[in-house]
Amino acid sequence: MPCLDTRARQILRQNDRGGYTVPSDRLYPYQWNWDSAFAAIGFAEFDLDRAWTEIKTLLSGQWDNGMVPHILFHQQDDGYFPGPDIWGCNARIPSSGISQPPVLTTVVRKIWEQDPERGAPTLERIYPQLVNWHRWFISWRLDDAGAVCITHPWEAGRDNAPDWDDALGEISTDSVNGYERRDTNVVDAGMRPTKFDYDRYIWLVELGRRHGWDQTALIDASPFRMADPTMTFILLRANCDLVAIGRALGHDIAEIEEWASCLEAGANSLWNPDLEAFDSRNVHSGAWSGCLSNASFLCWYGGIDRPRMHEHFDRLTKRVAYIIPSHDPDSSRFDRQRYWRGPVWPMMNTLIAIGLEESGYTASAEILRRSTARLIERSGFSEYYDPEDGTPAGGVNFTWTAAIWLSWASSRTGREQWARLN
Ligand code: 9WN
Repeated sequence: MPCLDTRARQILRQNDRGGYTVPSDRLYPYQWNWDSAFAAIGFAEFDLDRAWTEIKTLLSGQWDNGMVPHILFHQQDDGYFPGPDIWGCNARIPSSGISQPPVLTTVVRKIWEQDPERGAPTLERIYPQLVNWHRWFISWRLDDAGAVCITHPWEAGRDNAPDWDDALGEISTDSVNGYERRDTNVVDAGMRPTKFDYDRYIWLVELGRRHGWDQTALIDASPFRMADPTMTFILLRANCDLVAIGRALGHDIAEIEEWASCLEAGANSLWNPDLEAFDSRNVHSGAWSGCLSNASFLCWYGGIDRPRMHEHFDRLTKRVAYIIPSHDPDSSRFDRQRYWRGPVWPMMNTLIAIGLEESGYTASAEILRRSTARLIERSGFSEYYDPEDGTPAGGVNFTWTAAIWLSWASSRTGREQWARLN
């Protein structure tokens, strides 16, 4: 597919703002955390130095406590709300006050293995930063079972997933002042979170700002703390890659290995026996969300296998034209075009397929790759897609969709490169 390859490279170049890539020109005009990890994977297909630059720019925004923020506001842009003033973070680079799933560590390993000699000096330099970021998760985001929690829906990267509905419903937002959303100027409101959800996102940001983003204070003050399969499986996987990097560099990795066993227990604790799937859990109430989502299928990426998850996979394959929907189409909360409540997200598919491939489920991984490729061939480089008919939805000319096309969706070769990691 030479044309799509060319277009994908163009999108990465056009979304490049000099050292970092925006996810989509008007909709998201800043640097996002896990988006940059995917951007780096895309750049690595044709410009390895640029890939390393993306990674270094993201890590340049790391807080002193180890957190790598979910957004870095390198310059002011009124096209996005909430901007740096609303977050009110006192950081070297203006940023949000929460993090995002650490796909970056795994990407660092993949890119380094593409050309170990060339990457070695950067790897040495950033390794302690990655360790500090993981230590921050372990210090501030674990529940008693060892599952990784989110403190804001944006932290999981699955903003309006039905997983958070009950917990968000407990929040009263009377104190939130009027604000003007900008996302619905760019994207159809029916494809974005509702006002009900947005009020609660802003309420949680204001809570964090009032507490100076002090994690000790926020653990007590915040009503929202959800053990999340996205964060848990991705950190578990990232931790294995951190062990591999640390070992290759000759560092003492005992501490990181200890985190791994704790995270593995945490991941297994997310199995909801009633749903017979990996699920999210409200840390305050202990209640399950009752949601089979695309994050449930990240289990293999985290190195965990359950036969029942293959049955869900097969069911969804028969149920919708394009897999994997972000929420179960057999659930009453499924909404085929609204953001994380139904649409297919190609970069989630990439992670799920890598996990399947590495666990030896090559046929399922290939089904998923082909489904993703068909979507991109049919509907272009969109943010997400309707699983019933492949209609493109959300932002256009999307960085991570272009990146995963180049690195994985377009060919078996890409898939095999990822698989060589283990
Ligand atoms: C808030 C940039 C980000 C992704 C998230 C996705 C969406 C932001 C928003 O866009 O979230 O972080 O304003 O909707 O949900 O996963 O990183 O692409």
